Amino acid sequence: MVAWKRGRNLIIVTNREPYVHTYADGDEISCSIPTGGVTAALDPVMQDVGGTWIAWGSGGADADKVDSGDRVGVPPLRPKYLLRRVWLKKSEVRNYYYGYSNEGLWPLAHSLLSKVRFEKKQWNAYQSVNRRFAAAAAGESADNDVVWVHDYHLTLVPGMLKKQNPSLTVAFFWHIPWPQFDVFRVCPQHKQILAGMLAAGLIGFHIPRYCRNFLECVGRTFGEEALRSPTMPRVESFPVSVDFDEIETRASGADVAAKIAGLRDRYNLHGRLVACGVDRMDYTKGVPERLEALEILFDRYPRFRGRFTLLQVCSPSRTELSEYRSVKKRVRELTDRMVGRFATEDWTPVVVFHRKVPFETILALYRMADVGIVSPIADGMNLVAKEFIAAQVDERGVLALSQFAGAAGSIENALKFNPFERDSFAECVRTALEMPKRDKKAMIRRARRELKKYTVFHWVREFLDATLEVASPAAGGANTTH
Ligand code: GDG
Repeated sequence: MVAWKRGRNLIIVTNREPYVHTYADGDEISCSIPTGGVTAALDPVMQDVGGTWIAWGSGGADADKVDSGDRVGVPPLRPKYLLRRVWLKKSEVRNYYYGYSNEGLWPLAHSLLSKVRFEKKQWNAYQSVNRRFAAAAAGESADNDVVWVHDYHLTLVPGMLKKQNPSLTVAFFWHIPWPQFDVFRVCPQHKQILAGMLAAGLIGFHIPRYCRNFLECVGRTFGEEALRSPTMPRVESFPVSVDFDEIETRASGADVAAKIAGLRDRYNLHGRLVACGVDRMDYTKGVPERLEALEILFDRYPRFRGRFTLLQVCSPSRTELSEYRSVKKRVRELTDRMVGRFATEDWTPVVVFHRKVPFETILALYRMADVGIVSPIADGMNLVAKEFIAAQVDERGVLALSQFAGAAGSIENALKFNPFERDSFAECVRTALEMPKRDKKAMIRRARRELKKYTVFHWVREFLDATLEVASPAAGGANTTH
């Protein structure tokens, strides 16, 4: 599946682990696979290539499943590669993960400066956790191995790792937007962050704009000549995607059809129009904006009252942070207001699920929806947009997509809108709801054809191919295996 040079190991480093062990009932240990397209895409690659995956052991039973080297073979039933767990203290989770990463870098990368907070003690924790990940990666790798580091939690790892073993090939992928320099320089440690990343041989972003912003930050921080230095890494865009076939197959399944019937019964949706939304409860995802737009729709076009319902999943995320609690509160207020204003005895304008739901339910929502609404105010890519397209096995739903999702650049066949302008957002949803059946069919069919050409496996393959191109020649030569 992935061309890989023999004689080198592949080591992946992420904050989140691909398998989590927890205590189920009493002493019983169960293993779960966290949701999220990226872990789901990297896992088959690791199963194919072998190697080691380094991640934070966040599960309650994780420590009881590892050997003396903190490693466990995964997948549990037929181990194919090693998961090396890194342990974090409670205070480190607070300061490195919730603090520096999610109160500092996350809102900064999404250019939401009013939410950005940096604290010295968080930076200290960030550095020491990055050091621990780097030490683990150095310990797990041999000369000339390839280490693929992911995301904003681990920007210092490439620099630390190359210092320990210069023969390693280090590649880095940044999953969220990269802001302009005027925004990025708000980070007090922006120089150190850039320097850490620049030690990689390859740096990937989702879209060319993030690459340009990153290069602008490098030029303005270290001088334009830094961009021409022989040590400057290759910087390139690799738009992440989804496992099209898997989603299509699962969405076609009988259990998804049964879920659809169940949802239509439960919320009295037979013969009614449905919109769906699936998001982590994050202020970047534009859920309050979505509810406000729909309120305008119901105000302006009373013909939709009693005829159209939004089913919205808001899965809990980073609930320790006050910004996340307040966006959830805002969503509840707006939902109550809409229900209070418009609901009738047998119909409600909106249902919000404030919990994590099984993926089968998400597929049911995608498949039953006349319109899928994806309205982030900023988003690196947004996998929900692509999952929605892949799940349209009946070719009937239309995607209404914010122009500020990275996905907007690669999905031509969607209705695009600006979520900051609520009334035109509302108009976009109206257009989607009233589009003739055959136009919708033609549009989603084209979107599906496009998406099928570039799946998450293309993404992995292109990134790893580019990584091997920047790698120094290794003992073991250019043999490839498929
Ligand atoms: C970051 C970037 C970029 C959501 N709720 C439930 C659930 N989900 C799944 C969705 C989808 C995933 O979570 C969310 O993916 P996104 O891409 O929308 O968003 P982030 O988590 O913010 O990811 C983003 C991504 O990295 C990859 O590079 O696209 O821009 O922000 O797969 O289906 N899954 C289940 N239950 C839920 O309640 N099972």
